[in-house]
Amino acid sequence: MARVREVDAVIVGAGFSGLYMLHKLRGQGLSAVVFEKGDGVGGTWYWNRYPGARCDVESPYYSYSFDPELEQEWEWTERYPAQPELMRYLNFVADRYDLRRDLQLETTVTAAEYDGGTNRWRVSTSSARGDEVTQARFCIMATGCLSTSRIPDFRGLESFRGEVYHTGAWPHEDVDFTGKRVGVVGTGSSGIQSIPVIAAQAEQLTVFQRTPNFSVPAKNGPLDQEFWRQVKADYRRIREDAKHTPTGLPFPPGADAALEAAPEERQRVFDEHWTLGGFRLAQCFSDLAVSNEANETVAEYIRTKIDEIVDDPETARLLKPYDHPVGTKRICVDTEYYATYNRPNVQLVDVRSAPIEEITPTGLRTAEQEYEFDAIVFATGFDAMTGALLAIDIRGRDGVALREKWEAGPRAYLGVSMAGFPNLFTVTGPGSPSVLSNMVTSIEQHVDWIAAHIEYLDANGLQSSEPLAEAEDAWVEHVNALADMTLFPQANSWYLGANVPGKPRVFMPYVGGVGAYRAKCDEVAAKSYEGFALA
Ligand code: FAD
Ligand code: N01
Repeated sequence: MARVREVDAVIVGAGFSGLYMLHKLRGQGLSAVVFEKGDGVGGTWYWNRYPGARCDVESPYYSYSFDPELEQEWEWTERYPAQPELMRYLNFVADRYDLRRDLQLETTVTAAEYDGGTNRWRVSTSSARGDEVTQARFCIMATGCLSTSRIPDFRGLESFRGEVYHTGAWPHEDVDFTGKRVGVVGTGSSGIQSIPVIAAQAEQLTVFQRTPNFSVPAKNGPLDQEFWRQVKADYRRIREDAKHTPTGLPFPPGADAALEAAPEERQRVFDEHWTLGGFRLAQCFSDLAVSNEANETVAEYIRTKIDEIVDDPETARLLKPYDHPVGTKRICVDTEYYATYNRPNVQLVDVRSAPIEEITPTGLRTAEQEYEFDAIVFATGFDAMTGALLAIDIRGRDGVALREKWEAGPRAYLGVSMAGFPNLFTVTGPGSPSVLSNMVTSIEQHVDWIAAHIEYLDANGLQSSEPLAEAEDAWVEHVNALADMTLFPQANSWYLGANVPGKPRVFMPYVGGVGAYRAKCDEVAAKSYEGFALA
């Protein structure tokens, strides 16, 4: 039988989460290995190489804060870094902290099974080296919330003779659309970022939209050097502030209610945020996330902008969302998205009224018409939050499968640990603020908390940690109750699993905010990990 490797911790995934987790555990003297499916580090930024891919959190805040030297050394060039710059950053981090010697790339974790007898996780991997098993005291899933891209099950997909792409699994080689007829399916953040760039290159672009989204201009550009100098001088305070706001960004959302503001004042605030650029428009008043009437004021503001920007009234009509409140699906942040529809080579097709029926050898056919393409780009999103975890055959105490436990939707204590799965942790798992926040802030908080928990176990001679079922139940109930107080459940969003046929409809992230969540996690730790059974 092949040798079974032993480490203190297995970490799955080499994005922002896995890289920092490795650094942190090493610093505590633990041995760890990171398994990563891709052939490089970067996670999201490794896979999402589509034209126009960039983040929508400003560069000074979408970065690690754990080492003040790192934040002084690194130089961002743009207000919102694009995918290549984020990849350079994460590769720099991997080198700077000598992480690569414990990274095993091109290795997929297929199963993780807890052995109650030895109190070890047996982690099975598959790679070109063959199938292997690694045993570990701790197993940390840093597998990402948006890492399982999916193309809907369109009839005839295999028959298409042209090029097929998914934004979330983009090739590493340059893709050149010059002179080509391109179809893009999907108008979420990925579609909205890539459409203007593809339109500028392709001979002809047809966009297939099922649901219009609210989008606001990014107002991207070179990073203002004076602002950057000030951030660097004040970084410690800025980072500290970010830890305690609802969003994980170093500024609080608007404190005033839109419904209490005079119409002129509301207009002034909306204009100010539109000019500033970015998603803060959706957070500029305190009642936008909880009152339909308040939300409608910002929704109407964006619809008016669409009318102003888009020349063709019928296209403008199709682009205006009416089916969900602003922010209940992630608001999109774009560069010239709406204006792209004024180009003569771009056409918008509504596939709500006439759905895509099949992909044909030469293009696709909707209920109304057939289209011919040289390339089809699927910007159709992800099996979010649970997809990557459930793709692994995870089995806890007594062989119980996570797939069984989560049959009716994910359940976890603090979004970090599950009853029945001792010493298994998830970074930004369901039930934590994760995708509703600046993810790097949330990732660091989770990694720090998990590392401190492991340190506590070791310092106290404890072998295992597992949430109590009643603590988990109470947390899940709290997460649901908070979500129900907001407008979030009104949208058919991936937050709810609504984009994957058959997925249980459960609102997955914690809406209470990064600051409140951190306080709760700190309180649990201060009370000797209240809600956990430690042995
Ligand atoms: P990921 O970066 O997703 O990394 C997880 C890794 O785990 C992947 O590399 C994957 O290959 C690996 N993995 C998964 N399963 C297995 C397995 N079974 N075996 C081996 N390896 C496995 N967040 C923001 O806060 N601001 C933004 O502006 C922003 N922009 C985004 C733009 C895009 C296009 C997308 C898709 C997401 C964006 N996000 C943004 C969310 C983003 O996912 C997080 O900010 C962050 O990068 C997540 O890091 P992570 O390490 O937790 O997960
Ligand atoms: O995916 P999505 P995404 N027929 O699920 C459509 C982050 N991100 O990759 O809404 C026709 O949002 C679907 O239509 P509908 C961010 O958190 C951030 O764009 O289901 N259309 C929708 O239009 C984001 O929220 C950035 O009706 C179909 C689209 O495909 C998350 O990642 C950039 C269809 C999918 O949109 C996911 O974004 C990129 C079908 N059968 C991503 N099936 C930043 O800017 C699906 N669609 C930071």
